[in-house]
Amino acid sequence: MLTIAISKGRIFADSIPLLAAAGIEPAVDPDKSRLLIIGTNRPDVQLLVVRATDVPTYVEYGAADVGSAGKDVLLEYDSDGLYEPLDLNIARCRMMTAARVGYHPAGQRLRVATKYVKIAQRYFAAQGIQAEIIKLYGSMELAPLVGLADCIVDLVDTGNTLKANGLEPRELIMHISSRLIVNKAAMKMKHAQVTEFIGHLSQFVANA
Ligand code: PRT
Ligand code: MG
Repeated sequence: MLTIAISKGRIFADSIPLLAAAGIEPAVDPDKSRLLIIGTNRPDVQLLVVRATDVPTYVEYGAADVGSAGKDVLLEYDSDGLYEPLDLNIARCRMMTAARVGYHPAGQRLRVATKYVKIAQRYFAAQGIQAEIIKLYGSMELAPLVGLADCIVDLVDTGNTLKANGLEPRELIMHISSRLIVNKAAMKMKHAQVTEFIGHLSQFVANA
């Protein structure tokens, strides 16, 4: 059995053509179902529906053999207990700083609100900027509006969310896309099945 960990929403939507390229069709759409273990057209392949931030955990501990996770999630998870053999080039966006339109902080120490604490810490340290990172779990856009932070670090796709909240993108920290991750033991124990799966995906990504 090959077990694939995947999150609902944008990653799943973008993964359907990739799975199809590997001959895999999920039995149900997880966005329309409450099932957490989803069978496929192939008796030897199943999907686990997990939170995006939990995908690396399921794969590292071997509850799933492979998975698809955003580079943002992988950088925050920050473990060398996983293989990351392929950039799937899906769910693309940019990790950016953003602030209130026209706002320029006056203080010595920048206050930064974010869900991406490690990415933010590394970025500001590399820039030689003293930053106090304030961890939030969501709705980061609110923080600069109510004086909790000078700026935020968040994912930006269209920029509509920032704009709707009177914020503007500032610095690009990095481009983000989803990566295929593989459990280290599965790479050995299920070598044929895993390499065949990676092969189909690589071919699809190369031709996309
Ligand atoms: O939603 P849940 O709390 O379960 O988990 P999650 O938010 O981690 O999952 P999900 O499905 O929302 O995101 C999964 C992955 O998609 C992320 O880890 C990213 O790698 C990738 N991705 C791609 C994005 C975006 N684009 C994106 N635009 N993740 C989030 N956003 C959010 C962003 O945080 C901001 O709130 O969309 C908003 C900005 O979008 P625009 O278009 O208004 O700029
Ligand atoms: Mg979300």
